[in-house]
Amino acid sequence: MKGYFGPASVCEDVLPGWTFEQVYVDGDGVTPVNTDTDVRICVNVDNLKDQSVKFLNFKDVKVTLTGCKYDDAGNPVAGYPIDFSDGTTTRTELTGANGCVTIGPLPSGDYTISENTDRSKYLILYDFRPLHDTPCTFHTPAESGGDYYPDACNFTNTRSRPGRFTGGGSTSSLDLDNGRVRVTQGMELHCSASALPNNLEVNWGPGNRFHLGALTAVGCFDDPAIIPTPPDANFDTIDGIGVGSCNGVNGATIEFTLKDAGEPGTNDTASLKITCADGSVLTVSGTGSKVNKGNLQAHY
Ligand SMILES: [Ca+2]
Ligand SMILES: [Ca+2]
Repeated sequence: MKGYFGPASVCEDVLPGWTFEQVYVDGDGVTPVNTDTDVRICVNVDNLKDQSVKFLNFKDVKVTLTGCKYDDAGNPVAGYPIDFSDGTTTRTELTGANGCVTIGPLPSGDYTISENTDRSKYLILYDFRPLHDTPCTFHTPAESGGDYYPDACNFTNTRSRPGRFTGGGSTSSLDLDNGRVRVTQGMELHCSASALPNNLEVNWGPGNRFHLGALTAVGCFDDPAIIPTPPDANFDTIDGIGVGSCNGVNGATIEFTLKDAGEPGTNDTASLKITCADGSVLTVSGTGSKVNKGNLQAHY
């Protein structure tokens, strides 16, 4: 349109099969002024001089994305959650028997493929560390009519190591938070929920007792920041979740992270969160999780 007739909005409707890429005013890329950019793209011009508005769209671009998960031995991991994001919405899909999951065809766009890290939702995440492997990003090339199959995004993490944790040592219990919380004699937790026995009893005042029924998910890993002396095992950290009872009433849950920093146990830590069926919660974290008496020990 030619003519100096004052400020105006210039819009295009996005047609089926086309995706919007960029709008230019006088050759400069600008941000659309409207928000419903999946149906139309609008910019404002002042029209006090000759101005040009150009819309760049791609037609019939198809993108197929793949994310894969492997353990540290290179074996594929099935049932692992992979997140595919277009910057606005994230779609989580589980890997298949070959360790991979593929989605598409998708329209052109900017995509990120990453590991899901929601351990409250995916118990399998307890088996692997460290999470947050580097995500992959993919941007559709600037041309129409292409089918794009970017390389699979691979995530490889260490699988939980076999072994167990014990507590107590030469003393009869572990004291945490200056004795407010006591883990009584006989603590033994395996690095696999199916490896037995798993015993944990936690006492706190006045007269409260948590008894572990079973582990739901658990994993044992090396924390590079901890260098125990002597190095008893090829891991120093166990974390997991389990179910049990508070004062004999079932329906309690526990989350824990225990760290063995060698001997004596004064640098060991035991973070706990116990939620009883009546809603009461015991939390031991931060400086309170330092072992005041006793010794956590990793064994393999
Ligand atoms: Ca370590
Ligand atoms: Ca220790």
